[in-house]
Amino acid sequence: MANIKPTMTDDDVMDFVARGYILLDAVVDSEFNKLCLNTKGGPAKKLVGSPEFLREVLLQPEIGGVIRSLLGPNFLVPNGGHHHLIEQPVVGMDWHSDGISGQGFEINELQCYYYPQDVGPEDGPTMILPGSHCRAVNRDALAHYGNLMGQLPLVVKAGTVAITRYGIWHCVGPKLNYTRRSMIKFSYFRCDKPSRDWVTESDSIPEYRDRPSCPYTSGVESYRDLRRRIHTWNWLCGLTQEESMAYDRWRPAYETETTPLNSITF
Ligand SMILES: O=C(O)CCC(=O)C(=O)O
Ligand SMILES: [Fe+2]
Repeated sequence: MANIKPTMTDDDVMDFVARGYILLDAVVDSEFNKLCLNTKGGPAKKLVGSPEFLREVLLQPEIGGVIRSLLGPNFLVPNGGHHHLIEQPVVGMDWHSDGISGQGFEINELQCYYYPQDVGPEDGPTMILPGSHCRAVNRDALAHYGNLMGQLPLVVKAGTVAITRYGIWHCVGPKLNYTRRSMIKFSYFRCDKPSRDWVTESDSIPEYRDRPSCPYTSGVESYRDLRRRIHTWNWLCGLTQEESMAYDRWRPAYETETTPLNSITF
């Protein structure tokens, strides 16, 4: 089995839990980026499934290190992906999420966007909304949203990879030119139960340290985000739902302690 070393610390993981993405700047070799640019748009099984792509991108140490940190030692490596190629000017794309966002707080899939060329502000950058990955939303409504406070255009250098929590809100921003813009998308999946086996300094699990709330959240949504972050963190650290509830400072254990029905006799 390929031995991929984790690279993230507790703080890195806490950041990812809150933001729902991590950007690795220009981590793919420039010669390999050039090679990927010749691929035609659409399904990219041949390219993503090739041994070269495995070595240069999928298990490249910085990319693999993040995936290994978040998904454990034996994650599922993609054999295929999709090449989102845009050659014409476009107004953009509606905001959407690819997955079933707003449900659960587990991290079982990481979706990656790889850019084999520089993407400038006028090249139709992917836009993401940091922190949106857990928010339940009606997709029909979402598709009508325009510019959102806190949105982040992925204006990037060639070889950059964004690793996102599946479900993050995203779209394509306006493209004002005829330059080819490539984004190759692929996903990794979890096999192992989570167990806080990234880079740690001690065995004791720290409590989740609050991250700033998103600029677009009101008090009540910030509260919900924070509660979800705490549960995601606890889950990633291998705590059971019961243990996580016991840690939850907003719902004291005396309110949530329970007994399974099948252990009760009366
Ligand atoms: O090409 C991009 O930047 C994003 C495309 C996308 O989100 C999609 O096709 O689902
Ligand atoms: Fe999408």
